[in-house]
Amino acid sequence: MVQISPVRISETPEWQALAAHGGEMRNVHLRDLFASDPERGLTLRVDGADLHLDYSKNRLTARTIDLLVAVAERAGLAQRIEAMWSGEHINVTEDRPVLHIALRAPRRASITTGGVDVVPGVHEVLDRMSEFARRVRSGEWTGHTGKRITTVVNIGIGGSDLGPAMAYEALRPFSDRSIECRFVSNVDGSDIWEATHDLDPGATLFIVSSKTFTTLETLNNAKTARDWLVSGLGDSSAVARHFVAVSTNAEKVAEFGIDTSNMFGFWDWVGGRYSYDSAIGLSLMVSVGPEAFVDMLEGFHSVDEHFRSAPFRENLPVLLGLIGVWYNDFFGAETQAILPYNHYLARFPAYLQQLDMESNGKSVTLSGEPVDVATGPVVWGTPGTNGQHAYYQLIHQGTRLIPADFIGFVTPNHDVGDHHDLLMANFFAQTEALAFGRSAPQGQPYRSFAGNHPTNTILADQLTPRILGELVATYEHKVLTQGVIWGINSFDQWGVELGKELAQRIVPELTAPETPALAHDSSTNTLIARYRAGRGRP
Ligand code: G6Q
Repeated sequence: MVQISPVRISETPEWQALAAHGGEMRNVHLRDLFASDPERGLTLRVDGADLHLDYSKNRLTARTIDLLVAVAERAGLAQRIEAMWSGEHINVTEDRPVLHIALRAPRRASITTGGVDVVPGVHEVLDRMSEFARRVRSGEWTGHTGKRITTVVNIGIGGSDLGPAMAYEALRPFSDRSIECRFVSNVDGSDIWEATHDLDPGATLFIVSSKTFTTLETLNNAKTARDWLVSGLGDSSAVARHFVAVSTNAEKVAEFGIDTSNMFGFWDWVGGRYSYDSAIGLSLMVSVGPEAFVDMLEGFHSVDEHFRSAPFRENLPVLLGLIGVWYNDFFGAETQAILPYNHYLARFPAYLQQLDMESNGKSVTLSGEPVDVATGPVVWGTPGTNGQHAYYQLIHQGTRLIPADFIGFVTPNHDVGDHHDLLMANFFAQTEALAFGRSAPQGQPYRSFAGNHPTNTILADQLTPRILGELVATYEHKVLTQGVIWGINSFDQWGVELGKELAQRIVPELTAPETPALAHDSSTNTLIARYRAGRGRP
């Protein structure tokens, strides 16, 4: 058994050496770093699986990497990686193993927890998903009235929505365009209304995705969808052909009225935000087909292997994590921009926002003490060229330090005219301008670009299912790397639980026919009363 013995990282000589080095590096400009080492663009780069990372346009030297690696070693990163792979309960507050890496393990692999090999169960579900996806795609699975399914609506929220919604967009070039997927997450009735109002119920399949099957938003949307379907088809037995579930909770799925033979399971060792490569990706599999889904899993797995085996200095997710810690803790950076130069990755930053912020937005250590270092940054971004005409201004000329990851591809998904060369010219030009800046013409200080803005460049051949899997696994392991260094649990989400609990308490106060006795603070009481009055309630 590998033991988790978190160290208070700020008290270690390794961290203190890094802090001292941070002081020395604070005023060093990227121009000087490139001038003193013109070859740094050839050395500060690494390949992991099929991804290439150039990290030379960062405010660091080889010595910085040495010091960061020493911190990772001191924090016990290697031991934690092995503890994860050995099925130990590294999610200590929920007393669970963390095994999303098993979701993409090949059939021949063996990953055990509590003496049980979880890989056969993973492949059993994948096989059932593949068979189901094949039947929907071929038209063999029909709706209640015998029609082919032409729209799949995934109902889920958070980890049961963002992953499949992001990946569906990302892999549009690989999708069957005769089946559209829609994603409903918000409890705002407008979401389900917009998703269903123009659909033919006879040709619509709902996938209700909820790990717990107790989430208020999802269950309400699913109930509304069921009413819409039954009233559209005039027969409650239609539910069997139009609803399937993805969940760990068979009892609640049956209670809702979905036949559990149409339920696809997963396990409590998969966190919601780490789950879209499980059955939570069923809508994606219907869209792109089982073969492309498996290619994606192979991409995830190749980065898993790289992360587990490559020395930290040559380990792409580890390096991304360490560079993030460098700015977060020693340069006061509060945010991390994710800037994909690919139209299909429009939702990738929002996906990473949950992955990173829900995992590392923590202020208590694994030993239950308050943290004394800055933890997870604010993660944000949109596709790069659109950003250039919007918020890049602040990155170039504002007063904040905003480390940014630029993600681009050599081969376009659609080679239209000279669009791709133009896109990639912008991609390369921006990181160059951010690093080196430009001096202002005499008397025009507003045209001065100070430069020294750090960026990572991630370059891959083409956005394919495999490469998408590699990108997601890279960021999953980046997040783990940082969580281990900060000594926090990246796998719980008590902040989300709070929201679920509080809303339940206020619902009856909004809907009670008589004036309720409100015992909140004066602000909340007044707002609730005003809302009730507006809705015509006493
Ligand atoms: C993810 C979180 C959270 C979760 C949603 C939906 O890591 O736990 O975003 O995915 O709250 O939960 P259910 O899948 O249980 O409905």
